[in-house]
Amino acid sequence: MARHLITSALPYINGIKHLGNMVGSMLPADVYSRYLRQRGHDVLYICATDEHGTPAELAAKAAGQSVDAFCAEQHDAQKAIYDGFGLAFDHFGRSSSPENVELTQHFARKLHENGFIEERAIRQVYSNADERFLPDRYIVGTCPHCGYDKARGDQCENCTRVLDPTDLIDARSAISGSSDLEVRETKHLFLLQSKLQGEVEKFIDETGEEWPTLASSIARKWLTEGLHDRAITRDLDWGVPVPADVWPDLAAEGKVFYVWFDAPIEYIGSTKEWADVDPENRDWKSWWYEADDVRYTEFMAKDNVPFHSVMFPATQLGTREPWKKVDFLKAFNWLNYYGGKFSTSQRRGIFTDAALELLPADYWRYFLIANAPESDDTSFTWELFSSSVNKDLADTLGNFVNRVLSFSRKRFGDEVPAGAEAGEAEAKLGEDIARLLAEYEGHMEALQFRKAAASLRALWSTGNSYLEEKAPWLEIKTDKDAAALTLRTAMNLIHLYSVISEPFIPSSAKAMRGAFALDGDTALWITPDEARSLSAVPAGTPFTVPPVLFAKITEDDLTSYKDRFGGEE
Ligand code: B3M
Ligand code: ZN
Repeated sequence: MARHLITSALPYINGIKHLGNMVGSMLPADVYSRYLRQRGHDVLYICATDEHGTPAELAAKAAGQSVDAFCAEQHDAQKAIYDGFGLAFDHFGRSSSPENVELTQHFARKLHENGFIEERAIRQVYSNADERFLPDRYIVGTCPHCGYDKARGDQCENCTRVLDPTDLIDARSAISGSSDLEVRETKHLFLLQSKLQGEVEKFIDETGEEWPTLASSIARKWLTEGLHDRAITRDLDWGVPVPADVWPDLAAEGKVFYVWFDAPIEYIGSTKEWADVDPENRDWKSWWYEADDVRYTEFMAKDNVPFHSVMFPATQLGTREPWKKVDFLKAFNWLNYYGGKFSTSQRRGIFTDAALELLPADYWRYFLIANAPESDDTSFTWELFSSSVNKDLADTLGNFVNRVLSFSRKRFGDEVPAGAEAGEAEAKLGEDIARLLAEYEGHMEALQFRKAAASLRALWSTGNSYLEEKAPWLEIKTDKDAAALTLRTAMNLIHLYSVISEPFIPSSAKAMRGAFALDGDTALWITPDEARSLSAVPAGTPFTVPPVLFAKITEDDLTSYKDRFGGEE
């Protein structure tokens, strides 16, 4: 038994997430956590809402709410959706928590003590109408290179050139539209990452070898370009305040830490929130501090990799304290919607709330993981979704379960039938199952989710082939005992499927397990060796027939989904 710390990138608070966000972080983290728990490991799966930064302030303003009221409401709204998706976090915290404020300030103090933070004066655009400094991307104007009139202060979307706000012609505030802007000098804290370059390189050399190429190549690229010193404070009303004991002037000016400084620290903060609920029995520090026995796995989309592979480790290293650093970083490409981007601002694609209104979580969980954008970007289409639900879930798995249980009940009553001893067909089936299950475990251990889904599908298919071959509906006419053996074996497969499908489709798996009146923790993992004999559910075990597990998506459904969500453009 090992200790596994698992985190998924913290969803930003400013709105409900889409399916692309879900498959790139929280869902695979949940699948992996569930798998490890079933195997008896000590697992702590931590996530939280990422609540600071300008987008949160602006979203609150647009909603006509104070930032804290907005964040509290949005946190609950997101949490309810994640519950609906069956995400079994140990804790889903908030980066605005007192725990995170304290930890973030602690990190800053330590970095300062060790000479990694410096105060520097910079020149920044101030909007008189908005009475605030404007982050670069909240200044818009005409691009001096291509003439595009909605270029942002950090970059022109049209010609992709990187800009400085002062490059813009006719610059104005993206918040109020006012062009009453001036450049003012202001002081900020800088994290001297350049001093930590060597140590971060060493860390990546030692740890990154094992990561998927997607993650390690992004980390390497950033290191090759060199770590730059970065401003880690902002002029905002909402955020973790700069501690006044160390920087009284900046604190008096109301400076707060930059959202990307406090967000990764919230992985620790959220763990502390978890422990603070039950301090007698929960020890947050044992997971994070001098925690050499813990294996720490992070899940995220590729755009978040630089912050997690390089910048957060730099922050941790600079404290000169023994904080737990990432052991394995699992990164994902993009899930597209018909080849184009899912877009929160344009509401393009499928959002997690709408998905749950449409169909049960397990349909989405299975589809998303089976098509996870691991080695490349992948595209969501309704056709692909409905064919994978209909073929894999409804035909291959659901139909097998209902067919076997209803037929057995009709012919043999409410108990698993006794009958002939296992023969050659069962021995071969056992071998196939053991081999595929070993393959499945291998892919799960390697966090190769698409491959794991393929092995799981193959395991489900094996049951159908066995049933077709033995044809108990024919056996029953000539040899009742033989039919009983076939059905008993098939019921053992159902039980096995319920255990091994749990990480992907937890509520359907539970319904399948619930069909059998067995004692003890029936979700405990079954190893290939144990699976081979297919005898966990003995003759005489009472069972019930669960309602149809997966309804098929019809042509009419498909048309209505495409009308509602938009299909190809
Ligand atoms: N909230 C970015 C995002 O939502 C950010 C992740 C933080 S992880 C510490 O993509
Ligand atoms: Zn341009």
